[in-house]
Amino acid sequence: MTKAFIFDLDGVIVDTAKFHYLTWKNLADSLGIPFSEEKNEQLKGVSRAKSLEKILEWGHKILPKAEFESLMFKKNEEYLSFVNQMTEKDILPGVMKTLDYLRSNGYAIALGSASKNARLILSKVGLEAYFEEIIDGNEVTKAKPDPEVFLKGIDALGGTPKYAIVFEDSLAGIEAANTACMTSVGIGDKSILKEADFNFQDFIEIDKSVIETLIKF
Ligand code: B16
Ligand code: MG
Repeated sequence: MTKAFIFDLDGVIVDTAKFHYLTWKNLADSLGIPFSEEKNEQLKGVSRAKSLEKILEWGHKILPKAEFESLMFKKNEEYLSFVNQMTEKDILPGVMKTLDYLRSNGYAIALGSASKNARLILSKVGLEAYFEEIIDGNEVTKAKPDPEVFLKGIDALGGTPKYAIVFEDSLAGIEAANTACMTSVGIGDKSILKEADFNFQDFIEIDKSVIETLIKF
């Protein structure tokens, strides 16, 4: 059976992870809750609502539902002000080369992201056409590390989990891919993503021979 590829979005295809960090930090600061890059690592790949729950938990705060919703809305508005300025220049190095290689060799490609803004981001950077299937935060009920997003992705492509290769930048996403019995490829800091089957700093490192290795794994 032919292998299929599932890409995470934030932190893998585009560097929106830095916008999430900035906007969560602003929100945490406004609530007087200490926030750090280390804490931010635990929010990567996690849904918007779950991220806010975690921040409030760290600050030992409980908010009424209406205030919770209003903070999520505010955070997203600020995040979108960055997203709306994105162009194809925001695609991370090496990503285009990999997508072009996979597409020209006939491999199925899906997106598996926790973000409810995934389609907007893909259209901003002009990549929508590369993905046969897009599974995002609007289509899942269980956030990563639950494997739902990737299982839905491979199902939509008509494949099976053991033939799926997942590119992820988050701890939660690597756990989700491993739980789904897919090949997990960590993009970023190897010391953080140590549970991944393979690790690369970025897509510049992923050349044709690496892709062939992943396919044979
Ligand atoms: P949104 P990914 C995730 O996207 C981000 O890593 C995470 O930081 C964010 O909270 C989540 O999407 C929800 O994003 O607020 O845009 O719905 O990495 O799974 O592509
Ligand atoms: Mg990510």
